[in-house]
Amino acid sequence: MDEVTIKVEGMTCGGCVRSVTGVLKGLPGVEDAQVSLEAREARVSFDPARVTVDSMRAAVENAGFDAPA
Ligand code: 9UX
Repeated sequence: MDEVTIKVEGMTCGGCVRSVTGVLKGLPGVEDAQVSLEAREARVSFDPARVTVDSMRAAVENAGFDAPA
C-alpha cells in the first residue's frame, strides 16, 4: 500500500470534508482517506496497481473541489 498527500482546495465545512472523503474512498483501490479542512489536503492510502493519483485528483475535481498538482 502506498500513501500520498494531495492538496484539496475549496472545502469550507465538515460536509465538504465528508464529501471528499467519500469520493476518495469510493474509488476502487483506495484503502483509506484522511481529509483535513484546516490543512487543505487529503492523505490517501492506496494500491498503486489499482488507482492513480491523477484519478484521485480528477474525482475530487468532479465533486466540485480543486485538487492542484
Ligand atoms: Mo458545507 Mo461543503 O454546508 O460542499 S458541505 S459548504
